[in-house]
Amino acid sequence: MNETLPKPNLVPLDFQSVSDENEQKRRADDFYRNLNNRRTVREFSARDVPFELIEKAILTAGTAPSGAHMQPWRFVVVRDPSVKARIREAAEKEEYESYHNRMSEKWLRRLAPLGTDEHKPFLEIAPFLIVVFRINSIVENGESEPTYYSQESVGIAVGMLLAALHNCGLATLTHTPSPMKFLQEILGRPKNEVPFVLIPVGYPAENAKVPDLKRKPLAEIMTIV
Ligand code: IYR
Repeated sequence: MNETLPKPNLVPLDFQSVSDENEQKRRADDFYRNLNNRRTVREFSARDVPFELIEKAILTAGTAPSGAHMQPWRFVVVRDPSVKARIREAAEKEEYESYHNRMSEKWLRRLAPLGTDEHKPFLEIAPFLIVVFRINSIVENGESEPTYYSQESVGIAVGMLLAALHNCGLATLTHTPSPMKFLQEILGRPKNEVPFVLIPVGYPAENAKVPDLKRKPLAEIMTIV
C-alpha cells in the first residue's frame, strides 16, 4: 500500500430512523404513489416557475451518491429566451436528421406510440431548461484524472432531480437530442463536461395529453433468489 494515502475522516452517522413498521409502510406507499403519478410531459404552459424550486431540486440532485464522491455533474439552468431559441433551432436540426436519416425502422416503430417527432416547441415554451452535464475528467495539480462511474453517478442524480421536481408539483421531460454536442457550444461549457440530458421544466399546458402507457407489474421487474 502507498504510505502517502490520506486516512479517512469518519464522523458519526446522522441516521433518521422511522418510528415503526407501519409508518415505514405508509411512507413507502406514499412515495410510490407520488412517483407512479409522474408522467413525462411534452406539452408545456408558459407559466413561470419560482426559481427557488429549481435551485432546491438541483441541491437535492446534488445529494446523489457518486463514484469516489467526485460529484461529476453540472446543472446548467437556461431561462434566457434567446438561448432557449438557439437550443431549439440546433436541436430541431439534429432531430430532423435523426427522424429522417439516422434512426432505424425498429426504433421509429418504438417511438410511434409516443407521438414524438423532430418538432421541439417545448424547448422555447417551458420556463426553464435544465441541461445536465457529466464531468468526465478533472485537472488537479496540473494533472488530468478521470471521474469514476460518472455515467452511473449522473444517472442517479438525474433520477433524484426528476423526483424532486415532480414532488414540488412541476412537470418534466427527459429530452436527449442526438448528437448533443451543440449544447456544450451554445452553453459555453468546457470539453470535460459532456451533455447528458436536457430537461424542460414547468407546468403542463392546459389539457395536456400523454401516451396511454402501462408500467410493468412487480413480477416482471423483480426476481427473488
Ligand atoms: N431524441 C429524440 C428521439 C427519442 C428517442 C427516445 I429512446 C425516446 O424515448 C424519445 C424520443 C427525441 O427527443 O425526439
